[in-house]
Amino acid sequence: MQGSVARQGRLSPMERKLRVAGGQLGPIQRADSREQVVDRLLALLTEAADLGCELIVFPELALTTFFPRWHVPDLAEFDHFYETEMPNAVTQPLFDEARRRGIGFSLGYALIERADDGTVHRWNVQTLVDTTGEIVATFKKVHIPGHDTFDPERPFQHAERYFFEPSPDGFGVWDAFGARVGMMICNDRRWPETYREMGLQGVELILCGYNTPIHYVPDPSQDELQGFHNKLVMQSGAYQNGTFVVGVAKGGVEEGVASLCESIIVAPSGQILAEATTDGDEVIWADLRLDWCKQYTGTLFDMDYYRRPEVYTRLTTMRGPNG
Ligand code: ING
Repeated sequence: MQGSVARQGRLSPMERKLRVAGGQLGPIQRADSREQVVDRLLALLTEAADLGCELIVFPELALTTFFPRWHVPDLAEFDHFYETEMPNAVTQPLFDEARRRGIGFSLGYALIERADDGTVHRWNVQTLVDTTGEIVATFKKVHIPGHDTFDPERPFQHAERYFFEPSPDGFGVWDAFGARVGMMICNDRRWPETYREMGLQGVELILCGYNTPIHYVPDPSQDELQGFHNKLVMQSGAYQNGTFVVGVAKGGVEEGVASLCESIIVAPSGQILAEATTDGDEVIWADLRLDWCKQYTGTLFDMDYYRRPEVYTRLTTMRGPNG
């Protein structure tokens, strides 16, 4: 779906502009190889580069099926779903083509780290790569949803708390692509703290990948609201922090589980600049006039002038209403 500049006003030659793409993925089935998936990612990257994009955002866990929909007694049985390093032999072609075409990307995947002392860490991560193919940063998912033990009542599991540790690092913002760029993964997008932590670092563009099953077992009344909630959180997070947000799905029916697509690119005004229209592999894109952010962070949401941290004490001293 074509991006739109009209609502941003005409770009003056002096303004910072960034043409960004979202590389939405349809389902990745358990039998699909990483090589097959990388071929799909390369096709999306090529299409985005041909459109003149400098950056393409790929989804969460973009190299494998969403394996936390199953629970296995021995964690190690699923170690093959994790990458041990990035880049690696399977993903190197993506880094090479990115460098050749001069387009950066962010990629979500599962990462396993074996420390020298024998401890093992399993993270849900997203890596940002610049237009020269160099890694800018790797972000670890902060808010881990779902559950950690097998739940026999569920038609499918959402055992992310079994398979992934929560990040100890929080949210970062990096200078890349001529902008202040931050990252979040899936459930992170539902928590206002996510956006504010980056807003207080001057973020102008937040990159997000997600895998969101339509059916929410704890409250099925939310199923029909998944698309509304997806847009609600990213549009409000963008507006309340004066930042662009790119939210990109891996969706469609994956191993029998229907998952949300509806990837979007959101402006600091909260307006949607581009939106996916399929449940499959699809490139969406938009021209981001980065100084649009200042029209919000320099006025209505001038945080240095209006925020009252001295009375927000509960935000960092309490986990929930029960302390
Ligand atoms: N997935 C979900 C998300 O936050 C979820 C968790 C599933 C929430 C279904 C609501 C409904 O979008 C991930 N991977 O965080």
